[in-house]
Amino acid sequence: MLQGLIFDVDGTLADTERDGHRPAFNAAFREAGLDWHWDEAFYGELLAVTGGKERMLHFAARHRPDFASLPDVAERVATLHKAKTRHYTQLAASGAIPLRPGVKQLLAGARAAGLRLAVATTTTPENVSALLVPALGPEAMAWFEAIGAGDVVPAKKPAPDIYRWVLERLGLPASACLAFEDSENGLKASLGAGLATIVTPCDYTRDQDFSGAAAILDSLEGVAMPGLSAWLSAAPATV
Ligand code: XBP
Ligand code: MG
Repeated sequence: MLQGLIFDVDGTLADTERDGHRPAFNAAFREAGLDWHWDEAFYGELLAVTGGKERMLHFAARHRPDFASLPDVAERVATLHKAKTRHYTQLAASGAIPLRPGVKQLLAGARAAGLRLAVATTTTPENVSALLVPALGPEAMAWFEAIGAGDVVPAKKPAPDIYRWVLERLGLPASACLAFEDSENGLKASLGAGLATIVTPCDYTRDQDFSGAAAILDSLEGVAMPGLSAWLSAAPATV
């Protein structure tokens, strides 16, 4: 029986990457006096690497080897990431990044139906509240019993760790939950944790491989409670 819904954040609850995270990275680079600038298309390629710190290290290793070979490169990237997160949270907290269609209604309907809600995301924890509070109100964070975010697990998506971390905190089996994702990396993570998954691709992920998804939808608009359980029965064989 369906008991819990577990939501990815970036790309799923809101389309945050192109006009949210990307300009935040570029603002941090400018502030640090770096000649790094990630344009829309290039950022789409970099999204293959989840995690902002990992993404910057991946970029430096391939395009700024002098920076990548600095003895304190990890500290420098951590400092850049703190600046980037400051820029992103300011942007998100201003309400500049709306939720995707149908998300607010689905969350409200799930709560009214007594389903338990959680978040499983690669992004930094403060980015979650900065995005959700302006959109859902000051109580928004209390709607989610577990918020698995960022470095709380050693291996980020496509590893299943973050979803396993959330299931453990919910105390629910994967067979009683549905996951919501937007990307191939995210789907691999949720399937790896044995979760039936609904995918709502966004512009950056539209052409990715969503094999194994219980459903691939344009958006969550019109996705109502009673129908969700039908997708649970499409769950993958538990791993
Ligand atoms: C998307 C990510 C994150 C964001 C940037 O996470 O991979 O790294 O792009 O956020 P998800 P940070 O789709 O799992 O929500 O810079 O805080 O990592
Ligand atoms: Mg995502």
